[in-house]
Amino acid sequence: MKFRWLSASLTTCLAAAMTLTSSAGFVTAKETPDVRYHPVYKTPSFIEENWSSSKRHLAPNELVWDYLNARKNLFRFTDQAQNHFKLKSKNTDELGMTHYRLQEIHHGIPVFGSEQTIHTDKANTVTSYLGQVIPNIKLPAATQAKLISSTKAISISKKQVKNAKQYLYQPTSELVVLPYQQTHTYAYVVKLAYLGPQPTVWQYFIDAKSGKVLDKINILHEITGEGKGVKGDKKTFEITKDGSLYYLKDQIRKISTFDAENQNENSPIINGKLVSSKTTTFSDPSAIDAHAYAEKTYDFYKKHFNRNSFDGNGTQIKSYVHVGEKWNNAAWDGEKMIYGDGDGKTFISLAGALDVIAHEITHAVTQYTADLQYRNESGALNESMSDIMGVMVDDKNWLLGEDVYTPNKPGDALRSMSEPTKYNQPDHYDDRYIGWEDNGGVHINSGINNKAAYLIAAGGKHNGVTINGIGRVKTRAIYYRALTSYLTSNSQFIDMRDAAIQSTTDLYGANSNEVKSVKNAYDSVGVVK
Ligand code: M3S
Ligand code: ZN
Ligand code: CA
Repeated sequence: MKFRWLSASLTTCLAAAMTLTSSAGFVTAKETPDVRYHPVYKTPSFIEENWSSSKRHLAPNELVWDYLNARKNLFRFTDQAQNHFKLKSKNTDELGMTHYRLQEIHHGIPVFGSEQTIHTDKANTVTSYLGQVIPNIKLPAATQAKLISSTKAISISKKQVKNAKQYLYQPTSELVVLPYQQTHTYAYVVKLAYLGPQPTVWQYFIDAKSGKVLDKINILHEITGEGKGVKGDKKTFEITKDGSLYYLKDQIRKISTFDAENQNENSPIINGKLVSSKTTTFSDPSAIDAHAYAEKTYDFYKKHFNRNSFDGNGTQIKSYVHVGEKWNNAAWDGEKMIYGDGDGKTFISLAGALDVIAHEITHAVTQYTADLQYRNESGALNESMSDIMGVMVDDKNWLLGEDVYTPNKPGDALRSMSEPTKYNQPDHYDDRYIGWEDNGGVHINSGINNKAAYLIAAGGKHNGVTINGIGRVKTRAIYYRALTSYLTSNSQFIDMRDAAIQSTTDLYGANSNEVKSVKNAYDSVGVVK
């Protein structure tokens, strides 16, 4: 693109010359700065500057206001810069340069799309300006105009997307001055983000006087990718295009998937490359599954518990695949998920199982809620919560890890919630492990609570006690409530019983059949007062 470079006009030179003797003090300025003008607004889009204030003491940010006032003829305002701009941010980089970001305002309301950046060097000399300024906006103050409310603008926008399911966060609305059809109008910019039926983030522009929909844009640059998972199954997932490449980055759920390129699992810091592809078809099965299954788990928590990510606050979910060499492990390391490739005998790539991924993400949920200490009984409860949610997300059976465990042994699994003893786990409190191994048996004693949860959902007879099953949906609601509202970091099995009964009472009533089932289930596994 070619720019038309102009020297500032004679009036500007005069204005600049006048600032030499202004009350702001002595100002040195390049008398004819190189300016590229906006073709419509005739204000600078770019100025190559060499402007400095010779004031000895500058109050914080005063330089920016002095600069804009010195250049007011270029920007075409006559009063004070503070009436036209708001300072949004200021940041000093590693070169010692400071970058100011401003927003044009009209009677205090932001002018949509009109932002400015001003850059200074170490010596506080303004070196450049970039941005857009719309001069002479003729609109009365918003307080004088009869405008609809922000809530009304949101409800107008929501009516436009009747098929939207599951808003990701509360819709937002901001009053702006909108350049519209060669003039300006007050408008609300409403943001609506939802997952289904298609991930979308709409930006609606609602006329703040009439309530008319002026425009709408889908601001989500997300695309659907495809590829085959560890088991050879075809799937789709959300990706992002940046430049000429596509990345395993789901912007709406905030899920990114990285390749750790076999870095040792014990490295103090595991780095990784965001997985990319030249086309929308991805080729790394482990990365594909880690990404697609993290999305599925995110959707489970959002849909059933309205939980936005593991911390409930929309924090980025990061998965790293190909950790270590033939590593037979998967983990939540406190801030990210890491998955080994397996040695091909005990495990194939651990990212290839939805229940394993839901198990790991639930460790993160636990960290941000009950924060159950990872040893002895509280650790076994931590493990059990991850297994319970693992089989609730991957709701095809009561087995854990069967899709990736011992590929040469069909029907085998890491654990079974219906028959814990099949995989050397106790299904009664009296049989609990009390040694030092496995942090005090966290992956062993989880069988006791797993069995109770299984019996609550599916029902059955255990140690002579009959339990009426209440189904998976009610069971997962009870355990989610117990985890997020009742349990604490040192909770023991007996606390789990009370937390489950209390959660069930809240949800279904003290005298409900659901409470009877929960009590019977815990009686049957020997967790009794
Ligand atoms: O239990 C699961 O994952 C693990 C594996 C496969 C090995 C060691 C620890 C864990 C864990 O508890 O996350 C699903
Ligand atoms: Zn675990
Ligand atoms: Ca399973």
